[in-house]
Amino acid sequence: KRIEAGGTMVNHWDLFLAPYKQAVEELKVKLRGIRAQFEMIEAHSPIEFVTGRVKPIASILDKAQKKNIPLDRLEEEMQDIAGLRIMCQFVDDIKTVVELLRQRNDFTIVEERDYITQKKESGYRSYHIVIRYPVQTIRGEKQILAEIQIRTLAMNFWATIEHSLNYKYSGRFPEDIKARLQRAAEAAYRLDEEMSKIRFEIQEAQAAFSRKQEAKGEG
Ligand code: 0O2
Repeated sequence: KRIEAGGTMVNHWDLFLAPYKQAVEELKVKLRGIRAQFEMIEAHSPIEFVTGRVKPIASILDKAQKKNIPLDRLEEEMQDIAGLRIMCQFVDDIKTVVELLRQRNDFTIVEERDYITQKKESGYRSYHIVIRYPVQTIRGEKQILAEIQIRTLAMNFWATIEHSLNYKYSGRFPEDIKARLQRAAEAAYRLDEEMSKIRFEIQEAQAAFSRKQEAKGEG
């Protein structure tokens, strides 16, 4: 549907999603800035990398139908139209990132969901923070909701694979696939545990490697 905005006909979805797109772009820069600051002082960064996306229209419509959200209530009730993902090397880094996000004053935290101490039935683990983020527009400030998912590389690997299988099977996994995904979730959990135990050694090796690269002028 096209609607009138400032004398021009604009696609309704383009207009609705514009502040979400802006928020995702801004938040990617801001969150990547955290990593850059740790690198600057040559300290271990609790953030490995950051991704962001605006939920595709088809997924918004799907989720609205599944969760019975009327389309005129999307702004208030769909928390992940703007989505950011922060990947960490170690489980302990997640706590550090959460603390850093709690201290910021460029957004407010609306809700936190800890699927790490309390994993989902599927085996999914991740820490979710829902924020209210002010976007500056030519018509003044617009507050939008965004979801930040914080997870380790192992949690991300599992979630990415499970998500694509979920899409393939529309959530109705054959029993053998379901069992394998459960075992894979346990393996990812054990991998995180093992990495945490040798964290100190890994970090020392990484620091030595970047010192060497720097000396070679490749840093
Ligand atoms: P997409 O495609 O990732 O954008 P609900 O959707 O009811 O489970 P709710 O209330 O929306 O939950 O919030 P929740 O559970 O905090 O966050 C939902 C998002 O978390 C999902 O978004 C996924 O990104 C991720 N997620 C939650 N559970 C799982 C899971 O079992 N497996 C995987 N791979 N990801 C999960 P969407 O909307 O599903 O879509």
